[in-house]
Amino acid sequence: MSKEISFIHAADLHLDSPFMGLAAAPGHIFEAIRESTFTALKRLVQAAIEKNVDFMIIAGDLFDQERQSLKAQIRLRQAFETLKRHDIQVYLSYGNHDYLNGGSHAVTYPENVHVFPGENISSFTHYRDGEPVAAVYGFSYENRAVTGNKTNDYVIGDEEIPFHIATLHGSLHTNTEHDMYAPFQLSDLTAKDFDYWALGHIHQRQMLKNDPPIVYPGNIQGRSRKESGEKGCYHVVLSKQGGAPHLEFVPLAPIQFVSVTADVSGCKEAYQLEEIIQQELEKAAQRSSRLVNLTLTSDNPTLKQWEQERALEDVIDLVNESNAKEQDWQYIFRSQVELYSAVTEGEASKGEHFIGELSRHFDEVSIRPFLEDLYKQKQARKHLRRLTDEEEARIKTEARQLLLNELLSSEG
Ligand SMILES: [Mn+2]
Repeated sequence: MSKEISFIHAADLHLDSPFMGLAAAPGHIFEAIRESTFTALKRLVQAAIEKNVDFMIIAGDLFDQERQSLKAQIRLRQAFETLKRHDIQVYLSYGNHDYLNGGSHAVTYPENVHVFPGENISSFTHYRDGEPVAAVYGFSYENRAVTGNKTNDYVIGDEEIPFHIATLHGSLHTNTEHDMYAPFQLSDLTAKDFDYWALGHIHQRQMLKNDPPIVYPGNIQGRSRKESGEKGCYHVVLSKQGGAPHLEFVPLAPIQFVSVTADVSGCKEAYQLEEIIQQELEKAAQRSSRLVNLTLTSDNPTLKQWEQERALEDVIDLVNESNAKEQDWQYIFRSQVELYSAVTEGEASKGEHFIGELSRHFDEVSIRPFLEDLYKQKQARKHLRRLTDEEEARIKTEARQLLLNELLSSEG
């Protein structure tokens, strides 16, 4: 009987993600961005070969869109063929982004690839030297959404097989940030006797439990500033000799989304911004290319002015130019400025004086009535959405900071 198995657990490849909104980047950078999901796929295959695994699990969302690009399908087939040459099997399910009845799956995959055929839970037996060593369970999305809890249908089959691994593309029931697909409670999973739960759908890597491991590996390449930091897969070794499961995170993403904040209060002139931004970028630099979401903070309202006069844009262009290297480039793709005042908002609203009054007013009054005329205007209405609470709060915060800064600087 086999005492150990080794496999790669990946999910959410989102191949050929379009990276909308980044087309303004210089040619070679945009090229690298468009290619990034494929580069990550290549590294995924390399990792499986280097670790000499028994098999690979891909827990849904291989493609980014239900209409899959031919490029994505062909690259994936090539990846699978490489794995086949190394005798590595692949067990995969389709998720809410690449459900079976959506796009075409015209490209046929080599016979080392085993696709869960439908929404009923089924299993594949994995053999090593003719011996069954693991059973892998799962289902594929037939349509865009699976809204029911599927966990009751996971039942361990042949108990003679040493390892039982469940794959599930769905969300923990308490998760409100994501679409509720195939929701489950942690207790649903721990009540079963599976040796490993290979989850997919949530792009943020997380271990819901260590033993048995219940794991989201996250996606293999971030697609926006909301998917920041290192991205990759897990190499897993399970043992029947009493050892704890061994999990190693393997980074795969060639490009990382990061957020960088620079305090530029000390800048008297706009040109001085360049050096400070550059310093902050270098502080956080790593050996990977990075897409930077930059926040500039200052107690000096002139920063807002530099932003309006586009001086800030010029500075960012300069910084971007000097960091647009061939390797390990950094590119600021988004920026915002935040003013803070010498007097905190808390202090200001407590005061009895005019500033206190003004500050309290901000807490009590909505800006929406002031916008009504705008929304009533026929032309404007076509193009405007209603503000969300979050947007209103942000506009108010900015306005409050601006006013406080103006008032306090003229007071002194
Ligand atoms: Mn996904």
